[in-house]
Amino acid sequence: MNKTIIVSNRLPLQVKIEENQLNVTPSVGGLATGLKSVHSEGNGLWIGWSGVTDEELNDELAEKVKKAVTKEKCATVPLSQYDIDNYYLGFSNKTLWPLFHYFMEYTEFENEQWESYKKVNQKFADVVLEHTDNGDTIWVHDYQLLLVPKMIKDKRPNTTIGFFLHIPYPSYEIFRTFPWREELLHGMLGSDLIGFHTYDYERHFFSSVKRILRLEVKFNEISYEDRIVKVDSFPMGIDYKKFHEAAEKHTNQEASERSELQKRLDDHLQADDSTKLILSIDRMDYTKGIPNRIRAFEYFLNTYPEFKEKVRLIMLAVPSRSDVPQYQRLKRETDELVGRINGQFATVSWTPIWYFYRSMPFENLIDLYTSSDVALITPIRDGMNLVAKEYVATRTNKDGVLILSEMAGASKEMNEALLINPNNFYGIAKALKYALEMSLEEQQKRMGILQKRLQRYTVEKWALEFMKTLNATKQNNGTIEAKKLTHQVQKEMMIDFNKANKRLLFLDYDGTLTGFVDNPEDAVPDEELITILDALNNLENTDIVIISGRDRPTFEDWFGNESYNLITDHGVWLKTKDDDWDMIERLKTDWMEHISPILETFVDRTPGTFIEKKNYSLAWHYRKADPELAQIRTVELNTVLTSLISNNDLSVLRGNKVIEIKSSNVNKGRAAARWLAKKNYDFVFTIGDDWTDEFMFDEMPEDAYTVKVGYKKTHANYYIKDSEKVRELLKMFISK
Ligand code: GDG
Repeated sequence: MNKTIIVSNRLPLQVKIEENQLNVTPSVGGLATGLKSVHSEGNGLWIGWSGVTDEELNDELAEKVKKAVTKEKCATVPLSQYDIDNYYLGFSNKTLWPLFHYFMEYTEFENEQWESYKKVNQKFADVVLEHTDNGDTIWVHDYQLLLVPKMIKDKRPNTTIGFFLHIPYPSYEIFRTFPWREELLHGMLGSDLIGFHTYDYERHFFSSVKRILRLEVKFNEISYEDRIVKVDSFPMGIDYKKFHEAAEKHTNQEASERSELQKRLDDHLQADDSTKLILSIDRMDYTKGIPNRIRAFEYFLNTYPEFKEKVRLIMLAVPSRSDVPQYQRLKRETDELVGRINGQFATVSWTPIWYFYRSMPFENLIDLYTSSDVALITPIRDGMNLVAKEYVATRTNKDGVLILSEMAGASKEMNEALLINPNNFYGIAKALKYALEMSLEEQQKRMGILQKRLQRYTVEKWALEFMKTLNATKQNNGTIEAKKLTHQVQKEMMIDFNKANKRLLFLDYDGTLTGFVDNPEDAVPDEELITILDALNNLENTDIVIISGRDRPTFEDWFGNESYNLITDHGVWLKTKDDDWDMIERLKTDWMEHISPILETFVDRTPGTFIEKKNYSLAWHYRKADPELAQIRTVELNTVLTSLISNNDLSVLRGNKVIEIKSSNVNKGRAAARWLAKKNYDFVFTIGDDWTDEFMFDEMPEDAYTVKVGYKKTHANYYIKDSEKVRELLKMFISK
C-alpha cells in the first residue's frame, strides 16, 4: 500500500531525557494539527529530528528513542551537535532565514556551513529513502530542507514529492546574491509541487527560476528536465475551532477559575471604562519588528497624550535562537527600549508596557487574546503570521481590532484588518488611534468577515488542499510517463530496426544532436558526434538525413567532407549523399528587406537578442535576453508580424528561444514527406526538439518512431530527456 511521508526539521514530538529517563509527548503546534489527518492515514510516517543530539544519547537511549517515536508513527534523523551548530543554527538561521526575510546585512555566507547543510539534507533524504517505495507521496517542509526533494527524486523518480516553504521567498534581486543559488533551485525543483503562502512568493520564485536556470514557465508550471513542476500558493490557516472554543470556555469561567495573569489583566481593564489593552505576541526575532513597534507606541503616546494612563501595550516575546548574536542584540535593544519608555511615561498607577520575555502555556495565551482590545502585529517581513489569525479566532463577540503589517503574508487575505507599513510610525500611531476609537459596529463588521474566512480555510483545509493538488500532479506527470521512451520501448524499437530492410532516420541538428549553446555558430559538431553519424551513415540499408533550419553554407562548412544526406533552410536545399546541392523549393526573399528593420528595432530594445540572417529566413534569437522582458517582446513581435505577413506567403515559427520568419510553403514536414516517397521504407525514425520539427512528426507514417527531445506538448509518440540521451540512443542503432 502506498503511503504518505511528511518530512520536517523537527518531529511533532517533545523528546526529553531526564536522569536517563525518556519522556516523549506529542507537540500541539499548528503544523502538527493541520497534518494530523495526513499523518494518521494508512501507514503514514513523519520523519525529522527528535531534538536530542547524538552526543546526548547512548546506545540504549537511542534505541529507546527509536522505539518511542516509532510508536508515534515517526522516524528520527540522527543529528550531531556539529550538525545542529552548522546546518541549523548556522546555515538555516544565519544564512537562509535572514536572506529570505530581506535582512541582507545579517546574512553570512560560510562555506563550512553550506557543506554541513548539504550533508544534513542528505541525512534526511537517506532516512526518507530507507522508508520509501515507488508510488509513495512525500511532503517536505521548509527552508531547512530545500535540497531534499531533488535528493529523493534522483533516487526514486517514481515518488510524488511536494515541498512547502513556510517563510517568504525573496525577490530575484535578493536571491541572486546567494552563492549557491543554482543548487538550491535544483534542490527545490526535485518536487512535483512547490507551495508558498502567497502569490507574491510564487512570482518571485518564477522570476529566479527563469533568470537563473533559464527554464520555461507557463502559467504556474515549470518544464524541468522531463517533468512538469507545478507551483501554487496555499495560505496556511489555523485550528480555528481550538482557539474559538477555548475562548468561549474562557468567557464562561468562574472567578475562581481565573489565572493569575487574567486577574492582573482584569485589574487593569476594570480600572476605568476607557482603559484598553493592546497586545503583541511573537518569537523574539528581528523579522517581527519588535523595536519598531515599541518606537511607534512611544510616538503614539507623544502624539496623542490623551491615551496616557488609558492604554497599555502587553508584549509577549518568546525566546528564540538566543545563541545567535543578532538575536542577543535584539533582546538587549528591546530591554532598553521598554525600560526607556516605561521610565519616561510611567506613573504610580500605570506602566505603559508590560513586557514578558518567556513562553506561556496555551491557557495564558487565550487570556491575552481574549482580554485585548487591539492586536498590534508589525513584522518587517513574515511568511504568514499565525498570531494575527489566532487573535481573530478568539474574538467570540466579534469585537476587537487587528492592526497588521502589510509585510506579513497574512495581510494578503486579511483586508478587513487595519493594514500598516511597519516602518511608518506616523501610520501606525494613526491606526492605533483609529482602532482604539472604532465603533463596536465597525469592529464587528470587520471581525465577522475575517472570522468567516478563517473558519473556512483552516489549517486542515490547507493541508488537504495541498495534498489534493499534489495528488493531481500524478496524473499530469503520468501522461508524460506514458510517452517516455522507456527501455522497453527502446528494446522493441531495436527489434523492428534489426528486422527492417529499408531504414530511414530523420535527425534534427540543434538541440537534438547537440545541446544548446549561447551563439548558434558555436554549435560545431564535435568528434563524438561525427563518429556516431559516420557509423550510422555506413550502416547497410539505412538512410540518415540531417534535417535542419540551418542555412546551406553552415552545413557545407560543417559537413562538407562527409557524405551525409542533408536538408537545410527548413527544406529549401537538399544534398543527397555524394551528389551536389539541389534546391527543392523555390523561394522569394524580397520580403526580408521589409522585415529586417522591424526585427532590428526589437534588437535595439531588447538587450541580449540578435538577428540571424539565413538565405531564406530571418531568425530573432532571444535566449540570452532577460527572460521576462523577452516574454513581453515575443508577444509584441508576434502581434506586429501577424499583421504584417497576412498578405504575404510568410509564416512565423516559434522555436526554442527563437522566432523565425520564412516563406510559408516550406517546412521540414514537406521536405521529409518528399524524401519518404522515394523508397518503401519499413523502419522510420524521426527525432527533433522544437516547434519546427512538429511538421515532420505530422508527416510520418503511423508506425514510425517519432521522438521529441525534452518535455513539451508534442505530436511525437515519445519523448527523451536531452541531447546526451539522444546520442546514447543513436549508439544503440550502431551497436546492433
Ligand atoms: C513561521 C513563519 C508562518 C507564540 N508564543 C507562544 C505560543 N506561540 C505560538 C502562536 C503561533 C506560533 O507560536 C507562532 O507562529 P507565527 O506564524 O506567528 O510565526 P513563526 O514562529 O515565525 O512561524 C510564519 C509560520 O511559520 C507557519 O507557516 O506563519 O510566517 O515565520 O501559533 O500561538 N504558543 C504558546 N505559548 C507562547 O508563549 N503556547
